[in-house]
Amino acid sequence: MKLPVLDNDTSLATSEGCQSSGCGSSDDSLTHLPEEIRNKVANHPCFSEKAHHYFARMHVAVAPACNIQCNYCNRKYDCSNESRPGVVSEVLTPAQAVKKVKAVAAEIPQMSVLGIAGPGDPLANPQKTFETFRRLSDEAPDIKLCVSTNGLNLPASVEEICKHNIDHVTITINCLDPKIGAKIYPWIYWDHRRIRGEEAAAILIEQQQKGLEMLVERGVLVKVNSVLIPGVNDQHLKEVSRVVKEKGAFLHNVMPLIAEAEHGTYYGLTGQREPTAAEVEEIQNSCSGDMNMMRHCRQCRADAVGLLGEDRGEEFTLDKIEAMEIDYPAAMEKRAQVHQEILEKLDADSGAAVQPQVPAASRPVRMAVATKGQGLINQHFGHAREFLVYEASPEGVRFVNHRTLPRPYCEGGDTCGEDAESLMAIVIRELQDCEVLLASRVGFEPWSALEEAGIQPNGEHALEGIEEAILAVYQKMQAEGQLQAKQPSLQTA
Ligand code: CLF
Ligand code: SF4
Repeated sequence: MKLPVLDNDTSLATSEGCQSSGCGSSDDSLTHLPEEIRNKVANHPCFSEKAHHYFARMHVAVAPACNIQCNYCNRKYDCSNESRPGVVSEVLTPAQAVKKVKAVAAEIPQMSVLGIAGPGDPLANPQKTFETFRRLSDEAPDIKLCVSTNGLNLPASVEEICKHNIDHVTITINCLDPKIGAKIYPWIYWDHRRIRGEEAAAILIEQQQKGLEMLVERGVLVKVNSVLIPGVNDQHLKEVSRVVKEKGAFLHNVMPLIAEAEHGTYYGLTGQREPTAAEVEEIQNSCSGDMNMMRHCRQCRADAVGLLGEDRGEEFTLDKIEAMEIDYPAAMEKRAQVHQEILEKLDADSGAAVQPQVPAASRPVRMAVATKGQGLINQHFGHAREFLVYEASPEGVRFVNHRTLPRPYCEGGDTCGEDAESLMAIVIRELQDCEVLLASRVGFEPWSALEEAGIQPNGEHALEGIEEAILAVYQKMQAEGQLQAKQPSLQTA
């Protein structure tokens, strides 16, 4: 669908997707929080790393217009503040969006959160965004509501946000300094005119900070997304983290810039480089002293459906949902039961010991995991589209990040085995800092290739909990004398 484009000084810009948002956290850092806040994040897959193994989110693409231009965005696609650039979502009316949400809620009872994250900026489309939220809070009150914005219209929207019980807001804040901002945002549309350069960046920054303060004052949980742009804001993000934490943001999500030339963005076309995985991790680590960091963001599309990392949107196209009969009261009952079971499991697991019995000087070890969710090692190596990477150390097991493949090693049928060598090379490059790969099964050929690359495949822990399995492997390595020498755990990807 072609949408109007913000190309003159008299109208709002529109896009088919926003590229400035994304979110998540390490749950170990949540235990100190008041119960009320813990309850708010316990079933939010982005605000809680643990929850993302069980609870799903969905987005509805009701907001095509945007009021700023980011250099990492091409308006033909979804807003890169929340989505992977290069993705186009089908724009829905509020009525279509509500029908879709109810259909997904009935079919995927573990879906707990509905977010509006594009394809443009939700708050640059206030009527469509708030009409969708209003109808959902009436018709599907068991679903958590979430919105992601570039922040320009945030102060003016805070009252409306609170009116609709939107508990979670994401603001993309890439900088606090207008000089840096002018390198990221060529213009904004503000007060009926287009403003450029540092003046534009200064207004945007002021609105973002004011919006953050207003939301925190009203008890709304705020996550801040920042796009890491090497040479532009990389050295500045620690300061961003410090300031937004000071103002009460709950979580900071540093996401890598995606700037491929074929997406047609300014950065893509001018050769701005993307950060490496190691650079993203380094910045996340340097910010984490100041606040909770999200490390499990998947830069979802503006119409994403399912667990983070999976996209079940094809099951819920407009023609399919039109044909569905939805008994929402029955769906709500089922959902309440499923959510309760998951929360009880999470609660029980939070008491489980994760401290390995190894000497304090043991070196850390990174392990990759193939999982389809539920916190289990339950995916065949060949079917994995991504691997979760964890680090075991004498302090315990911590989630590091995820590594994505262009496609699974084996999709079955005729394509299985196609490009096997080049895919294996990608797997080995992506997992070069890992010493072990845990999957429910690993085929003979990939097994040999992984072993040869120094990554030990392991299928002995199929259907076990991820952290327990990692702990068991780590302790076995210790028993076999493999953990003595300290060595650097992270290499440049
Ligand atoms: Fe969507 Fe964002 Fe709400 Fe999550 S996504 S609006 S907070 S429900 Fe989550 Fe997706 Fe990352 Fe966003 S993984 S891009 S952080
Ligand atoms: Fe694109 Fe930025 Fe607008 Fe999102 S906020 S749609 S990334 S210009």
